[in-house]
This record gives sequence, structure tokens and C-alpha cells, in this order.
Amino acid sequence: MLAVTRGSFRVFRLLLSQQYRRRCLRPQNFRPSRTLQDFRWDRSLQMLSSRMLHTTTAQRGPIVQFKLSDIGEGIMEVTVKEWYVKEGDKVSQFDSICEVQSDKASVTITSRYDGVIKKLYYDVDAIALVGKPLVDIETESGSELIQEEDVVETPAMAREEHTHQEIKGHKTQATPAVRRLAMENNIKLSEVVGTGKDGRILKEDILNFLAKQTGAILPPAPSFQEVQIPGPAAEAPAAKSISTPGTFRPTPKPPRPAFTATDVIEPIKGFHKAMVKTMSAALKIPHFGYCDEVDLSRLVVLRSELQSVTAGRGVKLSYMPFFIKAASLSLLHFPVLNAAVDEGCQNITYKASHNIGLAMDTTQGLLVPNVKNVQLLTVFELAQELNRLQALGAAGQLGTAELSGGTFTLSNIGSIGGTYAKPVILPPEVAIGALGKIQVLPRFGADGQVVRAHIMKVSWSADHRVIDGATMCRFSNLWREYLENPACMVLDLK
Ligand code: CO6
Repeated sequence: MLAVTRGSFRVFRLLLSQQYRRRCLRPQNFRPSRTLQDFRWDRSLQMLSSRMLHTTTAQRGPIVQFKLSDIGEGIMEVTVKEWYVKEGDKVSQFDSICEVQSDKASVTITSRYDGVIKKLYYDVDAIALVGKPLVDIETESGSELIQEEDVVETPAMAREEHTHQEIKGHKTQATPAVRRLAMENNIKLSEVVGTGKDGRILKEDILNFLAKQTGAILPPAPSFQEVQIPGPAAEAPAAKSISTPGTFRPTPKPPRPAFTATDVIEPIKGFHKAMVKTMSAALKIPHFGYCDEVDLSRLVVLRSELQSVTAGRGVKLSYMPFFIKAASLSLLHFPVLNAAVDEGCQNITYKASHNIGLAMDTTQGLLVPNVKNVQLLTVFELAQELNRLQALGAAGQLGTAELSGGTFTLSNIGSIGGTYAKPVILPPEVAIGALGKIQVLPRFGADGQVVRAHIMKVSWSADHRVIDGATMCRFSNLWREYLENPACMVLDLK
């Protein structure tokens, strides 16, 4: 399969490599600087010149070396998650070489040259060091080499953004033609959900992504399979009666308990390392907790009425969009809760955007993507964005764009059956809320009669250095009022 691909794309690749270099050298492809969030890898296979590296062979072309360069944010090492090649394998441009993971994201590194892998420097699960080589490739004698030295500098890496390395929550699989299409349209593969086998990105995915960006309507492609999002959108559109809260995500079958004779030690790596870092920083924050309960009976009715409408538009509507929108409407009155403090707590920044993070149980573990600019979004747009984030999470494709920039967080522990929690603030944010499961419980109605009510517990945590209990309580009351009387939300929606 690989050989066929290589053969059929050989001529194309040559053309592409020329075209690619021309594109690379266009000034607009050079970014003046990279953000700290960017992962900056030395994807360039650096020529082994006498100055830099070791020997070359006359007949077969030079041996080039793939080095892991500075990736910013003080990251000095990554874990090699998977090799897609072994020593002696023939590789072509754009073939995937390996996947590495730092404490922020996974990155797939692809070849820039035709050649033969001569050396892998690390085993799977080994720690690869920044500045050290990953692989040696003996290039083909006829293949054109890009005579670049010292390509570690910013522009050289920025220009490869769409081709040789993708920054995201998981590896990118795409053919050279698809990569090229993405590159030509300035689309980052990391932002595209692949619908092919094992999440492979297809041409249709790029076209569809483009259509969504430009508003163009594409003719239906029979071979194009959308990522299945469970729920009303995928179900028969028959309207449900009031849904029964408590229909939680199916509990995954627990793995068979394993008894081992000896203790097992394993290094903490990848995203878990990020959790160690973030939670250790959170420990420095003096948290206080505040809890309440919310009667969602009206919201339960409203959602069930709207579900079939959004399903008709291909979007699943859960409770989260309402919880998030109500939070944003309330944050407008309490901007101190949508703020960030610096490390020494010397300054507080009131954030203009409501980038509301939501804890998400993904194939890669707990991640917190955020919905950007919630203050500008309708409930429907929020549902749409949530669907997109959930699809990305399920495909292991949440990337830096989705995972960074949060300003306030909600964690729906209730969706997996929890009732109360003691959430931990994600620094530099200053507040977080944990939502319990919606339970049908007896409560007294206005006339003193016992009624069935849909009750949800909420547990807030806030940074007591900058927020006091009264502020948190007032915010929570306002949030609760929006949710208990969802019609009122309509009045304040932009
Ligand atoms: N109660 C009752 N029913 C619920 C609830 C609650 N709280 N939340 C969701 N649901 C229902 C939801 O309405 C769906 O029902 P139908 O629409 O009738 O099908 C169903 O459960 C599945 O919802 P889904 O999870 O698909 O979507 P939702 O938008 O509600 O949630 C999500 C999105 C990303 C929050 C969720 O998929 C998820 O990942 N939840 C787990 C979050 C998590 O792991 N939190 C723990 C973080 S650690 O907080 C922490 C402090 C510590 C304890």
C-alpha cells in the first residue's frame, strides 16, 4: 500500500517539492514570530555538512539528520509515542516518520525527503531531547535536496506548518495530495477532523472545512462520511417527550482487574505531565468553595422542545450550551470572575473574551478545550461548537487552538454520574464550577405542595485572593436564575 502510494506520487512529489519550496519562500509564508503556544520543532532535515553533522556517501546522496529543536515554553523533552518507520525502510516526502508527545500536544513528524531510514535514535516511550537528532535518512542520489543550513530559525519552521509537522492532540494522517490541498488553502490539518479510516484526513474533509469557513455549499459527496456525533442529530428526528435526565454517557466497561506480583513503576508523561504542572501551580491558589442547587425543571422542558429543532439542523443540543451561556451572561455582571492573575498575584487582567472551558473526557484523558467568545454566540452556535469540540475530542484531535486561552471553566461531572465535586482552578483563571447530575427529587412548589423537580447541584471554587464569597454567591444566584427561568435568557441574548 505504501509502496503503491510512493510510486504513484513520485512525479507528483517532485513537482510538489519544487512548488512547495517556491511557496515556502514567499514572504507571506514567513511569520515574524511564533507564539508561545506554538510547538516549534526542527522538522527540517538538516544537511550534514562538515560543519554540522557527519559523513555523506557519494553514490546515494547525503545522509541527513532530523533534529528536535526548541519547541518553546521551556519544553526540553518529548516522549516518542510511535515510530511509523524502521531502519532500512524507504520513505518518501510526506511519509509519517514518528509521533512525539510533549506535555501539551502530540505531533506527527513527516519526512521531507525521499530516502532510506538509516538510524532511529530512540525506542518507543523513550524521552527525546530538544536539539538532539531523531532519525538519519540517506537521501536518494537523484532527489533534490534543499540546501538549507541553520534552518532552525523561526521562518524556516513557520513555513512548514502545514506539511511536515502537525500540532494537535493526535497524529495527522493524510496523503500528500491532501496535505498539499490543505497547504494551498492555508488550512492547518490539526484543525480538520478526519473522517477516513483511523481518522485519516480525506480530500472531502478539507473541502468541507473550507466550505464551512467560506460559507460555500458543497454538493453531497457520497463517499464522505461525517464523524458520527451520537444523539438526536444521528437519531430519528422524532421529538422526544421530556427527556429523563440521568441518561448519562454509557459507562465504559471497566477493564478486567489485574493482579500483579510486583509493583509497577511508570514515568508520568505527555498530557499527564501537563496535569502535574497545572495542578501543582493550582495548589498555590487559596481556593474557597461555594455550593448551591438549581431547579432545572423549566430548562428540561425547553431543551426537549428545542432538541428536535436543532436536530433538524444537524446539531445535538445538550444542557451544556445553556449552562455555558448562562455563565457568560452572568460574567458580564461579574467580570472579576472572568479574569486572570499573574504569578505573584500582582496584577489582575479582566478578560474581554469569555472563553469558557469545559472539562472533557476524551480518548486522551481529561482535557479542557474552551469555547471562544461565548459572549458573542447564541445557544445554537454554542451547541454547534460543542459538537465540534466533542467530535475532535473523540477523534483525539483537540489541538492547541482549542486547548489554550480559556478564561473560566465548567466541569460537568454530572454527565458521568457525579453529584458534588471540589473543582480545582486552572491557573491563571480565578474560578471554576462543577455541575452535578440532574436528579428528579421532591421539592416544595410555590403553593406548598410537593412537586417533582429536576435538581442539579453546583460546586464553585474561586481564588480567595481576588474574589470574595459574596461575589461568588451573587454570580451563582444570577446564573441559577437564568437557568431556572430560561425564558429570561432570551431577553439578554445579543
Ligand atoms: N445531568 C444529567 N444528564 C446530563 C448531564 C447532567 N449533569 N450532563 C449531560 N447529561 C446528558 C446530556 O443531556 C445527554 O443526554 P441526551 O441529550 O438526552 O442524550 C447525555 O447526558 C450525554 O451528554 P454528553 O456528555 O454527550 O454532552 P454534554 O454536552 O452534556 O457534555 C461534556 C459534554 C464534554 C462535558 C461531556 O461529554 C464530558 O466529557 N463529561 C465529562 C467531564 C468530566 O470528565 N468532568 C470531570 C472533570 S474532573 O471536575 C473534576 C473536580 C473534578 C471532580
